[in-house]
Amino acid sequence: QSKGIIFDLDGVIVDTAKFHFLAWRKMSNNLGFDITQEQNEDLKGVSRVLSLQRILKWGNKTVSEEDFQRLMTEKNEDYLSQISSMSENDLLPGMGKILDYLTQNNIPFALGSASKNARPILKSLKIYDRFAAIVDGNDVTKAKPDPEVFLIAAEKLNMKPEDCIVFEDALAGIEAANTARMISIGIGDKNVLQDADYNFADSTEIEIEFLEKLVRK
Ligand code: B16
Ligand code: MG
Repeated sequence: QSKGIIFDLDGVIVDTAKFHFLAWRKMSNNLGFDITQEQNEDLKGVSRVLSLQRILKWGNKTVSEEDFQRLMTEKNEDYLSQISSMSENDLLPGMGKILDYLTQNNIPFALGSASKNARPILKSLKIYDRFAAIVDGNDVTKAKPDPEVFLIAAEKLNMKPEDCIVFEDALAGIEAANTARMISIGIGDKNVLQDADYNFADSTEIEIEFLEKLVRK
């Protein structure tokens, strides 16, 4: 018997976080203001709608509902064109090894992502079929830091929340995992992700021995 793993997508499995930032930044510049890397930390793991609301607030802009929808569509088209050439080579360093270990040892894993683009991205990375469950932005009503996305993933894995281990690169995601009473692993800046149970700068730092111990029930 093993525990189950839930992976965030953007910033954990694949480095799409930088493309989200570039697309939002371009949109902001078109509206006459700029956003910083630091502000971008508050967009990670956050849904598309909530991200745009935050950005407009930072830029002191109010837009009509129609323009709001148009800005979201344009940002997404821009983002999709940037990631269109993605392939299995774009798995973040260290991830391939971790996924291989889990697959070979029949340790179930799920996706718990805020992104509505998650399924096509997993398909272009050629890892879609290896997930026991996929929960993404199309399946939830409440965005991280609400634990909904991870709780649904646990249910689909047939695991109790406390038997789930969450890999996250966003503060909102670590908070969601902690609220769900799951084990949280922060991938990225330790100062940002200080509430995680374990911290790694990137996934190459995660030893298989560490995972072996952690997944054991
Ligand atoms: P989309 P994750 C999140 O994915 C991203 O971190 C966040 O920056 C993005 O706004 C959100 O997905 C929505 O993505 O526009 O593709 O629906 O990190 O939870 O996998
Ligand atoms: Mg993320």
